[in-house]
Amino acid sequence: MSVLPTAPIEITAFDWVPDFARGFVRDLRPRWACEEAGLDYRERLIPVLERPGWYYSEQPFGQVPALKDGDLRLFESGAILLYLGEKDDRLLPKAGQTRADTVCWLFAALSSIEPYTLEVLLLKFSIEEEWAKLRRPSLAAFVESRLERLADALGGKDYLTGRFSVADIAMATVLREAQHTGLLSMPSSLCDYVERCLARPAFTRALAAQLAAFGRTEKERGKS
Ligand SMILES: N[C@@H](CCC(=O)N[C@@H](CS)C(=O)NCC(=O)O)C(=O)O
Repeated sequence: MSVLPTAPIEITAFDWVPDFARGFVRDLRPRWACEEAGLDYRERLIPVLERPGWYYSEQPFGQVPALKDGDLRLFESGAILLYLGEKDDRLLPKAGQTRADTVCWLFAALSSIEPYTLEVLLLKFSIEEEWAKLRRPSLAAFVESRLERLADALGGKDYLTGRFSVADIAMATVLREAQHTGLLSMPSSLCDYVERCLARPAFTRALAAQLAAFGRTEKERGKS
């Protein structure tokens, strides 16, 4: 499992992002899933500042990631994680309650947690503005109570369904970004959970691949 120009799976990512976003761009999710499943993938890097017009027919919002596998095209990291999970039942069991739990937790990460942690992140960019100062306490209280519920649901389990899955890729990347804002307090069991997920060698490889792509772009720009 590595970045291989001839691999059938193609992940679209940005060729450059500002320093604060490096290592956090959402193509990390499919990269991580591929690494866990032992799937090679190739990269297609597009410019973040001048996104090509044709890209909007593949990703209506011009965002990354998008994925191609042969003739099949997908966008939205959640849909992509489901698709990649189907290729390896270690990431998404074929049937039964654990599969149902995995799908539920994948959606929970992206629709019950991420929209709110993303709002915290966006607020951080405007933290000195009056509206942000007014919004921060109630938003932080809301998100922190949701994180408490999440910690209760995780209980003593290592992973959301008891075994590692695509749901953990989604949830750990969401929580990692939330931690990175420095504006939230997170239950220690969730911090341990994020640490456990990020300690997986597949995550390390996925992160290194994303950072390496930015490094290559900078090198090429330095030459031109
Ligand atoms: N819901 C989308 C969100 C994707 C997303 O926010 N991607 C960011 C990079 S992490 C992006 O492309 N930002 C540029 C933009 O929104 O124009 C997904 O999960 O795939």
